[in-house]
Amino acid sequence: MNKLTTVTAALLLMGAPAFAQDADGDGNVSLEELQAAYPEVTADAFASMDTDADGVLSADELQAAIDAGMLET
Ligand SMILES: [Ca+2]
Ligand SMILES: [Ca+2]
Repeated sequence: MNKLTTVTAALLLMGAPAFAQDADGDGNVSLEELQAAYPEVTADAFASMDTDADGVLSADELQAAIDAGMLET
């Protein structure tokens, strides 16, 4: 196992959040969490990113919003 693999494994074992916007590390980004990173995001914009309408953004939904240019990165 090389050093980079060791570091990556350590991060996974620590349960690091999958993405920075997920402040509480539950694997989804709520409107509040998204607004902490992107204060300009409105509830309407959030709803349009939440494609399965479960009230939170999954990593895939967040990435899709970024890819669509809906969030400045
Ligand atoms: Ca969260
Ligand atoms: Ca969702």
